[in-house]
Amino acid sequence: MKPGKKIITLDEFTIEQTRLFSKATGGLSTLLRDIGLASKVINEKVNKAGLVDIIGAQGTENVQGEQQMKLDVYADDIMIRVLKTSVDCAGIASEENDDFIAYEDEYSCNAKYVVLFDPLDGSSNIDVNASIGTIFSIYRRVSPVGTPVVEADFLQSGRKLMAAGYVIYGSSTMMVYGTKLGVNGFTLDSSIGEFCLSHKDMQVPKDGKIYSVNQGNTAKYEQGLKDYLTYCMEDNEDKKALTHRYIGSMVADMHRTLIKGGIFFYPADRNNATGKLRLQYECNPMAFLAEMAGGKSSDGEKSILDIEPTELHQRVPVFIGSENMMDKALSFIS
Ligand code: AHM
Ligand code: MG
Repeated sequence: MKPGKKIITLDEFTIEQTRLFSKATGGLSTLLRDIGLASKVINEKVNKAGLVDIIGAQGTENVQGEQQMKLDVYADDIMIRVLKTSVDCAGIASEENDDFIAYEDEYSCNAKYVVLFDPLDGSSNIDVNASIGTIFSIYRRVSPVGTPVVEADFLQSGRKLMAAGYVIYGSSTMMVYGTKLGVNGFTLDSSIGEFCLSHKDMQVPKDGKIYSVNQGNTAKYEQGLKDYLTYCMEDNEDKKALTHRYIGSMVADMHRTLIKGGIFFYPADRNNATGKLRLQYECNPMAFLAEMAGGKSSDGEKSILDIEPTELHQRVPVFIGSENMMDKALSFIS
């Protein structure tokens, strides 16, 4: 930050944005503050993962039949507890829980918003110290205020998102969140314990040089996708061979894609007709951020944001990234 430049905290920024809307009650900024608080607690634990004996499979399986790491469970618990005490959250749904949770106290029943989250995405990277993150989405509930939330509150398409974002626990800890007003990034200054505006009005570059996919799955892809990968790897009349980068942690791969441009995809393959990543916890929030920052998203046919969810843990094929790279990829696969 340049000397003399005013530090803008996450709180100050969201309150300022609220003022732009005469009807806004400030509920969204309260929720972002609460998510920020939960993520600071998670961040502390993530930073200590190598020091304390907390990493490793806990032995339980989540709804998708995957092993949960202890830190996932911890992060899930923190998010659930912090949002339960938030006056603006009526209920949550988490990638780690089979069903949504309705907070049934009087304050929560009167709240307008529900929050969906993946408490610690990319958790297989914990024990190798690679970046991981918390992904979140905020919707306005469709059930009547004053009653407990219902499943339909959580099965809304990405187009209906009020806000979405992620916190990346990386070489520095950052929160990136977007609304229809745009996407902004805040870096955690641990000396003051505040997320400070560091990446104002983020825009996905129209073009990029990086493709990001688990290329080890190529043999299982359909022919159009194989052809696209060949296109990526070769010099052509319009470009040099692209660079391949894949961390295997969606938050980290998407963070790079948002900043540097590129394309991230997790397609369907022979064994997984709907791909691997979850619509409501991973694909929608990331697609929303990319689209609000000028990028594109698709499931191969339409924008991720136009998919009407039918179940909480639904998986979809996903392509997200720079506009021109997306157009090129879709020309191979559609
Ligand atoms: P998780 O929610 O169990 O952590 O799995 C999601 C992660 C994403 O972060 C990442 O993009 C993907 O799984 C990597 O999968 P793969 O190892 O099959 O490439
Ligand atoms: Mg995940």
